Amino acid sequence: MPIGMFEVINPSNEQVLREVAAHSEAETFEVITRASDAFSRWRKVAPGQRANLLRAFADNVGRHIEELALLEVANSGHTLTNARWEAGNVRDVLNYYAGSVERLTGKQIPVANGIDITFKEPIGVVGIIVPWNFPMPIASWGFAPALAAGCTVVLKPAEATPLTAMRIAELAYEVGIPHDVFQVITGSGRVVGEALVHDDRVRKIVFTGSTEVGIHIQRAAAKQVKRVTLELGGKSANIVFKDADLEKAAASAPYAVFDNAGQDCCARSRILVEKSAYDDFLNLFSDAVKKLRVKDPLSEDSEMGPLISAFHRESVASFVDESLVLFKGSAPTGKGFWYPPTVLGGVNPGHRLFRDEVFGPVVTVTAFESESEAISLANDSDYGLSGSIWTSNLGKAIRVAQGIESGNLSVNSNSSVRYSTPFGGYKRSGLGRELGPDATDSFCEIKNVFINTEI
Ligand code: TAP
Repeated sequence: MPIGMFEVINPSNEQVLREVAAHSEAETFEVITRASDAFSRWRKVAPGQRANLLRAFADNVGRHIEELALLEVANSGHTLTNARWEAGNVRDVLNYYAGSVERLTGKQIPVANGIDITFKEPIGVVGIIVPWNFPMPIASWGFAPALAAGCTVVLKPAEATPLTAMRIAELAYEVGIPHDVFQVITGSGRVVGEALVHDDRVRKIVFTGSTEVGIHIQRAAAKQVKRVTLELGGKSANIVFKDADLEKAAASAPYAVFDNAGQDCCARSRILVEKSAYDDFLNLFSDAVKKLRVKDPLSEDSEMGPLISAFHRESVASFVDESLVLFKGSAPTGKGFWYPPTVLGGVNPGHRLFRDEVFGPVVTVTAFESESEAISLANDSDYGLSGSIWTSNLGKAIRVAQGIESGNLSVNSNSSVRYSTPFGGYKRSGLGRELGPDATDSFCEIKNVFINTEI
């Protein structure tokens, strides 16, 4: 029996959408038992058949993009445009990893007195713990390659945003993915999440969320030498050199940090601008921020919705020192957890605004004098997830990209995520990589077998 129910709230208007079960430790144990039992069957499903099941799952998600998007708008306050992209990303990620099932090849390695071959074997039950900021894509970056590798999955969505994960599981069952192969269990991190982390039968945890909880999970997992992939916080830099196309850099900078109301681990929340271009950039950036359409996320033209909760809005507001505010954008008043895009200047690198992840629509703008100062300011962070470099000098772009300690950089662009390229962080931004051609490998053990041919 669930230990209770929790309310799922629409952050745009504070209305209760639905009540969802808060599952217990004992129920989590049962779910893991079913996943363990199913593992021996799922890993033996012929590769072509497993691939076809994942393709059918992808197609079914594709047929429900609008439904999933509307669910996410209601549950997470994401704009309709973003939510459609997110549901489409789940479809694409499933399709991409469906293609890896029949390519999970080992090696034949030359050795003396025999032959040596390696096998890639699925590691077992995988627990995927998802945050509230991108419920659909982040879940699929774990479950698609895990299922492709032959692992079974127990997925725990965040308490605040469980609805799309629950619906996606139904879409999987409709096309024949067995229930016990892919289970979604709702409940809190302290109960369901902890139970997944501490159960020996769960052989890997894929966690996305705060660095604090990530460290806690890594420590607990170490006791069982359980595998972990961690996608944690970020405090990424958007570096604008004076030789950049300033208009393009400034016009796109709001989307690099205010997309998803800044609740994005890749948010470029520190803009670093070469001193001689600082004033021009700021004027252009100010115009762009004021034009940002912060409104009902259900509107087709909305560009930014609310924050996830009242509690989170308080946390975001606690960072903002009004004396440092350069300018703000607009936000609706009344019901909903709205917060305006906020731009601050004169922020010292020692200030928590420069160092800590705000996870809201708040950005600092800082001037730098030289290429080396830009690199050292960008690296002056415990995090290293993403970042942008705006310049028309290709050599400089490459030098700076090589100098920055970060897993995902873009030049003259702010995009961080493509399902076909690896994603993950340096330093306290995480451990391991998701997405890209090798993600399925991280759900496999390598087994080496030597066969003596001299006997
Ligand atoms: P977390 O507390 O880290 O939650 C992320 C997920 O972990 C949720 O599903 C949560 O469950 C679960 N969880 C919490 N405690 C756990 C535990 N002891 N064992 C196992 N699982 C546990 O993040 P949050 O509260 O959502 O956000 C707090 C801050 O984290 C944000 O302000 C932001 O800085 C950062 N954050 C970063 C990211 C990314 S993508 N890097 C994403 C979200 C948040 P419940 O929430 O259901 O209890």
